[in-house]
Amino acid sequence: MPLETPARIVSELTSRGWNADREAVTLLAGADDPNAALEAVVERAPDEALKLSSAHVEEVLAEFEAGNGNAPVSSGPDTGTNPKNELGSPDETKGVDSNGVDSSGDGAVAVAGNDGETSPDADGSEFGDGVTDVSRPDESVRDPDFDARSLEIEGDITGESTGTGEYDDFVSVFKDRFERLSKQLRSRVNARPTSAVQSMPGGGDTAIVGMVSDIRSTASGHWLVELEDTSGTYPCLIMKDREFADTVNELLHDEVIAVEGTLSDDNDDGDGILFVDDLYFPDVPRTYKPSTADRHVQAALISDVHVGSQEFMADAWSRFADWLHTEEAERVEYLLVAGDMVEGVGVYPDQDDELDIIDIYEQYEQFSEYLKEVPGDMEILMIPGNHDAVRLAEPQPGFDEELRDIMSVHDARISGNPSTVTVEGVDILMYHGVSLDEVIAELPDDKASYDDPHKAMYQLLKKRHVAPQFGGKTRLAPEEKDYLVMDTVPDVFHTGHVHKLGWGKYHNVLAVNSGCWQAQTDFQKSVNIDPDAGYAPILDLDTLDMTVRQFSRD
Ligand code: D5M
Ligand code: FE
Ligand code: ZN
Repeated sequence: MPLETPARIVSELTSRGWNADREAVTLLAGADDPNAALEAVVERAPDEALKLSSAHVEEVLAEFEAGNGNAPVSSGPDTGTNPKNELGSPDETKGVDSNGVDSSGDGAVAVAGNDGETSPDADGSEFGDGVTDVSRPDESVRDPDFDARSLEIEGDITGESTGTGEYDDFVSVFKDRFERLSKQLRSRVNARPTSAVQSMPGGGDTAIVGMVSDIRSTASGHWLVELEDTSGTYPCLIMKDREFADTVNELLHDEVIAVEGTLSDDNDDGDGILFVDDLYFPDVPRTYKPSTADRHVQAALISDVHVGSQEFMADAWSRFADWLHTEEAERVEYLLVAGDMVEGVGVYPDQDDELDIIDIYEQYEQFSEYLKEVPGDMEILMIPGNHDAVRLAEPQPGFDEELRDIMSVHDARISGNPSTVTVEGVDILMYHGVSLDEVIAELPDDKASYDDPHKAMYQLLKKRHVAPQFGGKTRLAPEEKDYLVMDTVPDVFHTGHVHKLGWGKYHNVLAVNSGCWQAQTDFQKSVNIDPDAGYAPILDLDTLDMTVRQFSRD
């Protein structure tokens, strides 16, 4: 391979997935043996390097001159992989794990912007060709330890639905929500039922646990929050100058909170209020200690595949599936899909114009074909989303028999939305995420936004409910019990739906919103939604560290 010109060097480097400084290229071109120099530089470039610099080349050339440059140490990644394809590779190396992602922080591992970070190469290729050429299933390097695996599902509505849609069912689901969430709060406050509070003498202290039934600002700028329990309602006043007054901005209708305070002097007259001194959410304890797996094993957390849409990114998907067959992905033994497997039909107005496959069953057949590309030894779990062919109201049951048959590839497991899946001891709460739209619409930007979807997830963790507010975008199916309450704290919370990538830790719980495999639709363009498409967050189940890999070329 003659490598006499800089152009050749650039093309050789890009074909291996590397980007290089102009100076580095000039140095390589001027080397006595450019070919060997390039080999050595590529071999020795540090995992976390985003670009080959002149310093990398100089180091190698100096060794060549010293006469020991012909035996490059093989410490780098194999040529089938490309470390710079990973999101979040920080410029410096401090705390960088072997995957090139800073995992030393608080878990909000430096993904710092899902767009600019990965700086497309000159040729637009962000994923090295090495990755697309990897071995296919029959030559797979994978050799999993099946005995070490475990995957159990809890909180699955599938087959358990009792709701008839009657008014009584709504009463029971809200009653159940209130009972279970108030239990979480009662250990922290000495609450009385609102009916008992009503007959207390004025001026005394008390606490109330209730569901937020109304939030109003008063003429003087204070907040009046009405709390409802099973015995009635009671108005609670949050003064604007209290340090927690801002917390009112975080409140959603129908969530359950506790307040402590002092009753107004006129309480005996029957129209008293509670002056709030403290406000509590069910929340996750700050000291929560998540469980981890006993061995090094990983899960790919993805969602919103949207097969059937003209915007489905088939190439990115295939690169992802191919990568799963490589040595680097050997430990990725689980694939967890958080809904919107297909684009569906009739989900949004004018959706037909953007459909590639118009028949919903054909969409699932096609999805199933794509699923076949991933290694057959992987454990797969899928829950439905709002584009899937199951009832829209939450909790959504898992796919029916007909669809299960179509998607039976690799014996994928199917569960409802939401579900908690315990993978080798790690509790992962999977929820598609429709309520995130609502949380983002209702709360201030710094608490929840499309750019930081994980922060909206923090709010759900704090409220210990995946869809607190009823009646807006989130449809609730009335059931005997509320499947959407988080009775126990998950170790990992995995959602999708908003098509944005974001993750971080809230009180040690890892919240991950996993992006999508659908490029921007016309609708999304019209409302300025810029999706993060073609990324796969890879979770280390033994440490709960995350690495995000990009398979799209944008
Ligand atoms: O939704 C992907 C994201 O885009 C989610 O935040 C809702 C929003 N979205 C997409 N299409 C529409 C329409 N037509 N109306 C309102 N909101 C929309 P997904 O459900 O995965 O398509
Ligand atoms: Fe979606
Ligand atoms: Zn969705």
